[in-house]
Amino acid sequence: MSGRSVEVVIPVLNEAHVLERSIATLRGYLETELPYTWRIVIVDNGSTDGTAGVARRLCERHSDVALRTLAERGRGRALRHAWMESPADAVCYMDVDLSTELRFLRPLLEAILEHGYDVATGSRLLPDSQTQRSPFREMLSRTYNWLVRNALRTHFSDAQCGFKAVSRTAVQHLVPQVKDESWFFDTELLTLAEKQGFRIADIAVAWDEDDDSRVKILSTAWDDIKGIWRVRRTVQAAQPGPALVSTGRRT
Ligand SMILES: Nc1nc2c(ncn2[C@@H]2O[C@H](COP(=O)(O)OP(=O)(O)O)[C@@H](O)[C@H]2O)c(=O)[nH]1
Ligand SMILES: [Mg+2]
Repeated sequence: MSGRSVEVVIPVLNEAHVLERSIATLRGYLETELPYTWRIVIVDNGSTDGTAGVARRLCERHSDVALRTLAERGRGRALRHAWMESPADAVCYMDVDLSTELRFLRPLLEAILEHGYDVATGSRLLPDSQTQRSPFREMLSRTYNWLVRNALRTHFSDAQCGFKAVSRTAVQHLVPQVKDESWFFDTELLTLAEKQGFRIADIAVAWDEDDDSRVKILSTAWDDIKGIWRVRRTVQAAQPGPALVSTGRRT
């Protein structure tokens, strides 16, 4: 053990059917592969399918699993609360469906804890990424990220991958500035990080999409567009200061 600590946040909305299996898989990985002290925090806000009950049982069984519940929905809100409250040196999150292969978690965290990055973000859109998903979601993702790059003049390749890590210092500085409480949270965080000169590691991952989705595509796309214009206005005066390292060339 290196003495450094990590908090792995799992945001969940109506995930009673996969939570136990995913936490078992994740704990297995963390126990064998991670040279840091770790804790899992499940954040539930708004589930109506018994997710909190499953999470409570997991907490009783494992002292390294905790549950945080919030009244209002929103994945951004879940991450904001868990990350801001965390005393760990690095925080991260991943989707409960484990769409990103877990072997990428160690490099994600090493980017922060060993290599001096402030933010590390999984990418499904780099040449080395191995991405399995429907042609429709692939098209939406490419269009969205093209729009983000052009409207916000940013350099990270994939804003929305549910696999990110952030240093505690960067969390304390950036998260209070992020206004979105839902899906746009990630894009806003990365954009503010890049514009304020934080170092972002853009890491190619293997992603195998799970079709079971909480995303309402039309309303989310509209929220994203509104979010881009809002953030564009707030960063327009900011100096560009990208310090981005990719594991490959952007497509
Ligand atoms: N805490 C919390 N988690 C959420 C909320 N909405 C979605 N999630 C979680 O966010 C993760 C990604 O959701 P998912 O539906 O798989 O998104 P997709 O892979 O982009 O289709 C999953 O772990 C969801 O349970 C929410 O309102 N609150
Ligand atoms: Mg998913």
